[in-house]
Amino acid sequence: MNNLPKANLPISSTQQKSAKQISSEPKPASEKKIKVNNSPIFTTTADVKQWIKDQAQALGFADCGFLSVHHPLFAKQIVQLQQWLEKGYEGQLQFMHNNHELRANPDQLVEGAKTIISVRMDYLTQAPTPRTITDNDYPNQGIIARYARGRDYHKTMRSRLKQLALKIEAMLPEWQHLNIGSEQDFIFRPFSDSAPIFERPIADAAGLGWTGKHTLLINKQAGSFFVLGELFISLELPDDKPVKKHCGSCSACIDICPTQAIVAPYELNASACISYLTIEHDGIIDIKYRRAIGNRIFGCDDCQLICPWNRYANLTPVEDFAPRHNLDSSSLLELWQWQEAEFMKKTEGSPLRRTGYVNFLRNIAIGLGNANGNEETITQLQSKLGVHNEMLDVHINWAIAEQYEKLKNL
Ligand code: B12
Ligand code: SF4
Ligand code: SF4
Repeated sequence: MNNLPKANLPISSTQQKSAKQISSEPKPASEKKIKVNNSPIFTTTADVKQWIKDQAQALGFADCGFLSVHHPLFAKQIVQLQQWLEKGYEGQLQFMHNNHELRANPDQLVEGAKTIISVRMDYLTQAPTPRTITDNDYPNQGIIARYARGRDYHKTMRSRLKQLALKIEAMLPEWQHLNIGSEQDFIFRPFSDSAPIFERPIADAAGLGWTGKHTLLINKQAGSFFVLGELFISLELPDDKPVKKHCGSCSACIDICPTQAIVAPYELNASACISYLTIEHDGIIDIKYRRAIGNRIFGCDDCQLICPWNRYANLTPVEDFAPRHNLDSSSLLELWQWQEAEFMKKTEGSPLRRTGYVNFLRNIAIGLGNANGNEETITQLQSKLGVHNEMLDVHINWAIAEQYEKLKNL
């Protein structure tokens, strides 16, 4: 919880009164937007929300929406989460079992918070070919999910959300006539994938898009290649409305998923998802998934790449997402040769750190097993046999066997 000193002095009660009087006088629409001393007039809470939205966009967020911390969706989501856990879809994601009380009551997460500002940030740095998965055309290349090729988005999101909070705080004296709690101490806290929060359902309810059958949020004007974050604030602002769903009869994401992880519309078996297997899962990856994983060595974008709405996906204005160390075009063999020190250096401040060096090698070994048959690949795979641990050796031996099989059939 943050409780920073106010940037501006609070206005006096007489000033508040006159502000209230001004705001209650009906104005012609043309007059409403006139700026006095470069400061916009705030007649309604809608003006405040629009101002916050403009600031969010200036900070690189594509959009934002507003939702009460007491919204009924939280209780409903807890029930769905429990049903999901009962089916064992979480694999090793132990954190999904924890803090259900906080998930159900986000007001307890940040004491004094009244409203959640849900934000989304686009992350594509290159437009993918619509409705096609070209990643498969380069079997010797290591495919890293598009969100993970640059700086870790968690850091970018949280630091920009904090900047947004400070901008809001500086405006509080201008909003005291609106009765939204701006005369009290301002409390805020930024999050992005960093706490037990239903981020996607919040963004859905706050109108940032609809939940697609692949379980990700999609926006009609911007597709789904964006990450989400939240700014909890103590101001009381009215909820935004959800938008209509537009999946219709499409099932392209379900049909394309290499591991059939989308078991039904809106239902993901995380433990079968390549994103889970290559990022979150520690240890041996079940042999039944290895061929399907192909050359995806960190995360997976297939269900998004095939989605027709991503023809409207926007490129990011945020430089942090620019690929580092050629992570958008490196061959599997190049990455296989990274030593641990190089991995640690090159993944500083990057999401790739999460998987750890040996699991990263495990993923590349699977990729090499799926790459084109090549003697050099076998030699390179053999060079790491017996070097790290038995778990890695299992995948190296599998990859070597796959390579021999391909060479035999050449
Ligand atoms: C755990 C997690 C994962 C897991 C599980 C994903 C999942 N869908 O549950 C794994 C590791 C597999 C994963 C993968 C990815 N993730 Co992830 N992940 C999360 C995390 C931390 C929690 C999600 C969660 O609560 N899952 C639990 C289940 C129960 O929730 P659920 O998906 O909402 O599913 C229920 C609802 O869809 C509900 N439902 C809703 N509507 C309807 C309608 C009907 C009719 C029905 C029946 C049900 C239903 O029913 C489902 C089952 O109960 C969030 C961050 C956060 N704190 O929220 C990021 C998050 C969801 N992930 C994100 C991203 C970007 C990804 C990847 C694209 C990364 C990548 N490229 O590899 C993939 C995409 C895989 C996919 N198809 O979802 C983004 C999504 C952004 C977006 N546009 O929506 C988030 C929000 C992180 C962020 N801050 O931006 N992720
Ligand atoms: S991210 Fe990949 S493996 Fe996971 S559901 Fe989407 S297509 Fe399937
Ligand atoms: S591919 Fe089709 S079904 Fe899947 S999320 Fe996109 S529109 Fe919805």
